[in-house]
Amino acid sequence: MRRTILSAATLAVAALALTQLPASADSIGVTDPKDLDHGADLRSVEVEHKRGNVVVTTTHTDLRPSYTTGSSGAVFLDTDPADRGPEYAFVGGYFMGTDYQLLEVDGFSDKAWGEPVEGSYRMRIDYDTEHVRMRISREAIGSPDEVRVAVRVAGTRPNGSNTRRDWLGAPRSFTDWVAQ
Ligand SMILES: [Ca+2]
Ligand SMILES: [Ca+2]
Repeated sequence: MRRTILSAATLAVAALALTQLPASADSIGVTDPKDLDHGADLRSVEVEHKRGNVVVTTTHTDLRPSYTTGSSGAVFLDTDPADRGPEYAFVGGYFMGTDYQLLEVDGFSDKAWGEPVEGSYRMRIDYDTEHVRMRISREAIGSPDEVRVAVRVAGTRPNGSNTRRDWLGAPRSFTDWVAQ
């Protein structure tokens, strides 16, 4: 009887240890300081490279439905290490009634934004948890072996007079690669 109890306890400890392991190779989390006073300050980014999808979840401070935030974001996806810079950008508005799109890009310049990608992708905003979750079918972005992201959030006042940007870390810097 006593042995059985010990065995169960050992199992429980083993299960606990498993859940406390650091993030596995197929996901990564990066934090960013509170440094944007207008719009939805970017605070952290999580990239999960799953079997069928790449899921990017950003966490914000002051993520609100009101258009007065003027908040928007762009997640640049680097899927090809041999070609400098990002190959795709997931761009979207972060306030109520805005839309989103996954575009082919060649580098970071807004002028290099190309055609919308045909394929499955979706963005969802949760104002209660201040999360923006982007799910992108791996197939839609060429089924890459690994992916990394650069994230830029912007807040613009309604009259357009003052746009402020908040990058994840240094401007145009990528996270580490995340393998599938
Ligand atoms: Ca920030
Ligand atoms: Ca690239």
